[in-house]
Amino acid sequence: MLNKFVLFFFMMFALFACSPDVDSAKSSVTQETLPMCSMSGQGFNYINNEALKVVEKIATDPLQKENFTGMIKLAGGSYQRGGNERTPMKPELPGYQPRQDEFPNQTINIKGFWIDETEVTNAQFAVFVESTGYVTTAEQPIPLEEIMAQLPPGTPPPPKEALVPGALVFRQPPVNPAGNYSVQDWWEMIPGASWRHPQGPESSIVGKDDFPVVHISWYDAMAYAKWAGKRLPTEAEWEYAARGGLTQNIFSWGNSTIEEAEKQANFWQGEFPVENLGNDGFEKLSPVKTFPPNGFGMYDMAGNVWEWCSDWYHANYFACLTENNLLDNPLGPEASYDPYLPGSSQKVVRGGSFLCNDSYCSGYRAAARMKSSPDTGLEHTGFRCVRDL
Ligand SMILES: [Ca+2]
Ligand SMILES: [Ca+2]
Repeated sequence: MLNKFVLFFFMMFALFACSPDVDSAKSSVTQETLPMCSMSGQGFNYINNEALKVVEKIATDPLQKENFTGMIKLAGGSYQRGGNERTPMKPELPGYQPRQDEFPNQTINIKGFWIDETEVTNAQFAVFVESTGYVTTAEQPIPLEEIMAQLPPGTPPPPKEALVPGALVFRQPPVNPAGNYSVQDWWEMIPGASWRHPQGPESSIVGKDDFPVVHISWYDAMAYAKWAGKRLPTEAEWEYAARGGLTQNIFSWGNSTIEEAEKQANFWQGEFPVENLGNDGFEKLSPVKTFPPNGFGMYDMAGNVWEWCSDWYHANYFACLTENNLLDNPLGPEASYDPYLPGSSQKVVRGGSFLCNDSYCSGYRAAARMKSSPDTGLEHTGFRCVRDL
């Protein structure tokens, strides 16, 4: 019964593992056909005001606000962000090619800030929930009016069974001889899946205190940040931290072969989505700090879980900044725009996850951009926070 609803949700919410939509080589969308981010209402932003009100009402914890444990202070500076025209190490693999939305490469100036050295863990999130009684998006019934407000007029409403609390869990599909898999083959809406039960009601996070929390919507991440006296990073801050002081390298640790990468980050080895070799030691999540830090001391800036940023996603945002010389501390566009899902409202996620592999998305490249609907919780999506100096 659930499977047919999964497709429905995917059509609405731009769900992805490592999104297939961005293989620009296969697309007829070109830079010229994309609207520029005029910074004035280009695109569409749908925000759940009720969820935002909940965030606003959360009180900042005075002790948390003064707590800098597990944070790293980054001095301000300039860096090169975005894709670079390099010789792909594996030209036969589309996932290694830079993607159109990473261009143009640009010099970004960033003020200094504090940033969590790891993804927010289950233990950290549990303290927040115990302290505030917060209920995550995935633990609540899906409000029909929120769904209908995001769909074209005339779209029939989903059945009630599709609106129960739950989240999208990865499932490895059987091998298909034709090899043509799509998102509904590997994501399943599981009632009862949430941060407490990442694979569904029978699963738990007992013994996984130091694993990254998952099934976190953008609103959930905002709520935690408010309580902790922190905020979500901008996309520009996130990439600055991810690059770890290196310039124009493919990964947060530098440049390397994919075999070397297996020692540096938790991603997917083997043919996605049917063969998970786990050469890096983990088929799913890994505890934070399992892999080496980058040059700034940051962990898992590549892989493990995707991390929410505060910015709306706009495919042409970098071009807009360069054209308008808006390269100091950019905060993101005013409106979301995704040429592959026009009419969607999506926030930026960065860094890739345990589901990214080198042939399919390579979201763990330092320049790779991705996006998701702010009300979506997924088994591979979490976050980390920052704080102003
Ligand atoms: Ca892995
Ligand atoms: Ca990560």
